[in-house]
Amino acid sequence: MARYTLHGMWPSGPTYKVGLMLRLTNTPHDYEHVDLRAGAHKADAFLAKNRYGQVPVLEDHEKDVCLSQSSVILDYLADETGQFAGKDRSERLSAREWQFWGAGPLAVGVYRTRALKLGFFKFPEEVAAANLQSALGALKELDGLLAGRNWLVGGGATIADIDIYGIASYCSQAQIDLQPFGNVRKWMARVEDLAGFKGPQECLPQASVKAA
Ligand SMILES: N[C@@H](CCC(=O)N[C@@H](CS)C(=O)NCC(=O)O)C(=O)O
Repeated sequence: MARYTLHGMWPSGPTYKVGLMLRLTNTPHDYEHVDLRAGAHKADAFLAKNRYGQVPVLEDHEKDVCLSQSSVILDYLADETGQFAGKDRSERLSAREWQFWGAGPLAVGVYRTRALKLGFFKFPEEVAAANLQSALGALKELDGLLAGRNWLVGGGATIADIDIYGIASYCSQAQIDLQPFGNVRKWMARVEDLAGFKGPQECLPQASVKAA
């Protein structure tokens, strides 16, 4: 058994963030597919791992740690792998600020608009419009804050970039045009150039897989 097990579902954006972090840090892990359609995430065995009944969940068998919430999992893996952690406490806290920011209008807007376009959810028209406005407003803010910067925090990639990329990368499935957001597009290309990078469609297996 590998040290880590990631429990998730391949179309899940939050699971993708963790899958991407594991790949970029070249961290061996087992992958457990959670069948959300069959309600596996609300079964007692899964609720014992995550009280919220959601994916992703990361288990660290070596340290007997079991975590939910994608941003917290990235934070944990930054410490355990020593990668994408920021160079000091101040950078780490800035990365955490970005992660909390990402969980707001960006995630709500992009993930919900994507869910609507892919037919996962239905929303009343005015709610769909508000979701799209959330996404566009957050992308505009992100674009402005990226002006003159290569990375969100400091001089290199951190968990902030992985986290926010794991949301922004679903804009294409959400049919949100990134053309007006040139700084966002250039920053996304930088993330895509990182060694080991895989996009949302190719990162996560569609079934459970043991580490090689
Ligand atoms: N804030 C959580 C969100 C996780 C989340 O929304 N997971 C979805 C799949 S993308 C889920 O498990 N949904 C099932 C449910 O909420 O019942 C994170 O970042 O990990």
